[in-house]
Amino acid sequence: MKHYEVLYLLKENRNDFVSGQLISEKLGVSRTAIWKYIKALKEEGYTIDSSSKKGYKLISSPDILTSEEIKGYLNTKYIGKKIIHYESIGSTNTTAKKLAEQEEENGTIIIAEEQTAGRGRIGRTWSSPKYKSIYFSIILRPNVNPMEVPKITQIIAAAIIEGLKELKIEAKVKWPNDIVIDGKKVCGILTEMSGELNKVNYVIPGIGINVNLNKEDFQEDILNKATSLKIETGSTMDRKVILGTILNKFEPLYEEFVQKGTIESSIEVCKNNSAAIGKNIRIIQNKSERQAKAVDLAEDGRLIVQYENGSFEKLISGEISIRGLDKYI
Ligand code: BTX
Repeated sequence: MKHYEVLYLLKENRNDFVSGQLISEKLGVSRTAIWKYIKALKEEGYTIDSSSKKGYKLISSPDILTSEEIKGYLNTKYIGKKIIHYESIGSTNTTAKKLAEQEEENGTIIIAEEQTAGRGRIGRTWSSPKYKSIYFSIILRPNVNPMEVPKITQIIAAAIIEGLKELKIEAKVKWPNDIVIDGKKVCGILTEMSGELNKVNYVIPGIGINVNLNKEDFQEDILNKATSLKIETGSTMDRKVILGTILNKFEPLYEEFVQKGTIESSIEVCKNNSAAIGKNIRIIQNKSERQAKAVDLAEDGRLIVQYENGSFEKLISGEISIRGLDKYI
């Protein structure tokens, strides 16, 4: 992809013109080829000033989540070192699984501007309109027992909370897999895996974050329980910054898990920013519903609840959902 090499040169010299001669020397390509690469970049949405005397200058980049655009915001070792970007896709999790089956490496990210069949848990759907939000999946290959995999959802949740905090946004974890602001869902996490009895082949956490959606962008049926960062903060946000910040937070938390076998730091974040702990909740599993009080988060990420008769239970995330007594949470 030679046109991206031209792009890097222009980005390195953001405020200046880069002469055709310099590009030609550095990349070993002809002037005509450069012209073609510039044209290709313009077609992708880059605004580039060109002058026959001075050369080329990058004026602005499009709001897209390609590797070329995100790289500058990442300081990770392996998470997001490779980013596979799609304009439109069914579900990033489904594609990530296919690629993981084909040996795609640990840390690779699959990202899409739009999902036509975005998935939630237990056969539910995830509304994924184009360019408004962030939809991505991470291919992970942890050397752990499959029983440990639900912990990864808590690590992702902690990374999102910490990332948003860095951007001055206060959010909470609605156990096990939602991030909420003011009781409304701003982000969902869907963690899937492939493995054998005691071996994990790969884990795919998929994350959908509602970023620049306005109220009218939500379908009627989720309007009362969904929100976006734009609705909550009142301003349009840069998706690249959000994604980069979250991935930078994720890697060390995930490393703690794979290196030391604990998720201590993630649990602390999830506990301190829990939307459920201390509340009376409804526990929904299949068609049955029970009431309890959420009292704590165990060190393995299970939610500890207390029933009216005084007994305690540690909930396993699997197929369970929780709700507040009279509203979403
Ligand atoms: P969930 O099953 O907890 O939530 C799904 C439910 O949330 C839906 O039934 C609907 O009521 C509501 N909902 C649907 N879309 C939205 C939305 N955009 N904002 C707020 N609420 C919504 C949560 O599942 C896990 C979602 C993961 C989505 C990511 S996106 C990238 C990756 N690829 C993929 O197909 N899924 C994941």
